[in-house]
Amino acid sequence: MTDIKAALRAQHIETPSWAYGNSGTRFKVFAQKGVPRDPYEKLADAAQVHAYTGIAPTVALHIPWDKVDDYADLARHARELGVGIGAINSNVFQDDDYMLGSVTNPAARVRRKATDHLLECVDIMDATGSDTLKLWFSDGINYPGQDDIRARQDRLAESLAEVYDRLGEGQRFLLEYKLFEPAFYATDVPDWGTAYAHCVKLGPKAQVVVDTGHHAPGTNIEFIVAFLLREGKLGGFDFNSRFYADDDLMVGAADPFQLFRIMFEVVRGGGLDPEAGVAFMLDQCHNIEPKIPGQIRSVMNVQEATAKALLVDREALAAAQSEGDVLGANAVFMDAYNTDVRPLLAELREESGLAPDPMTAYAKSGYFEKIAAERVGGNQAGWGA
Ligand code: RM4
Ligand code: MN
Repeated sequence: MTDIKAALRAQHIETPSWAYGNSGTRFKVFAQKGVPRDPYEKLADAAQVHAYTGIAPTVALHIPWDKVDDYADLARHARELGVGIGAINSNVFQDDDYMLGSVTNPAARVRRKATDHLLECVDIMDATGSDTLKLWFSDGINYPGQDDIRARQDRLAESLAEVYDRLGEGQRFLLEYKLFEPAFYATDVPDWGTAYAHCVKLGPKAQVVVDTGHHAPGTNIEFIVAFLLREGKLGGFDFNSRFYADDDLMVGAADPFQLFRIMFEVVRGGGLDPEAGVAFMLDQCHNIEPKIPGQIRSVMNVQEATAKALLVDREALAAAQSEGDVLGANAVFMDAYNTDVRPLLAELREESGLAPDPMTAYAKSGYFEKIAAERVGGNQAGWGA
């Protein structure tokens, strides 16, 4: 139990700045009260999530949504709030120029502009002290014959190589994949295999990030996790959950059992060790639920799945597996999943001087009432879809 608690204390979950702003579907963005008007206020909200959970000490930024004049000052502000800057997320999907792609665009001028943006993100890493760049490309084509699939891979490789060479000591990039949307016929980085192949070619500073919402229904995500970890290529997660496509719902809401299976492979592969460098990030858009408690709930869901994964009796499991005891092995696995870990996590929080239930503690704190009253006027942050 001491080992389990130590592992849980060492786990860090990163929240995304965009989860604190308004977001919605392509049909409607429902504005909420108290939503941040700038990156400084987003960080203040993220600091609340850390204050009540104790395990969310970093915040991912998204450029240009979090563009500021002075990034060092933003990082200082974060530190004063007790949090740090996590991954820098690039955005080459919201400019008119990118209609036919960003780094894979047939036009050299557009490719240059996209790559320059990625390089600018590395500058922001330098200024904020962030060690991780996250790359997601909406690039792809809608119709057979629209562009040369193979040439697009060449253009992608060329841009990635330029960004890779710009990375400094201790910096890395994570390449994200997604099977479809916004491109509907062929996406340029549609799956982990494509991302993995590019990363392997580039070297150790390039790793794959698994966004749990970016797979076809029925995909065995834990297999991908096991494989990438074994190869030293699992850079991290963008956690969220989905019922249909890229729903960006709260992680563990749709399928807590899947989250447990993923976390078991993480534990099994040594991915919880800080040296493994696996970033546990959330990538969610709370479009009907309140933002800060939505993030707190998500952090707790990951923590619960992690605790259950740590509870798997690995010795008993290995014994059953080596004896070919199918039902016995499955029972060991399910015993851990069916354990109520909430008392253990409440105890862990109390040991660290936190309230046992972050959800009620936040609700009682009056923070929401305060921001709802204070944040009037100005433009609420949103992801601008
Ligand atoms: C993309 C992808 C990226 C995230 C944006 C907001 O679908 O998941 O990780 O930065 O959305
Ligand atoms: Mn993502």
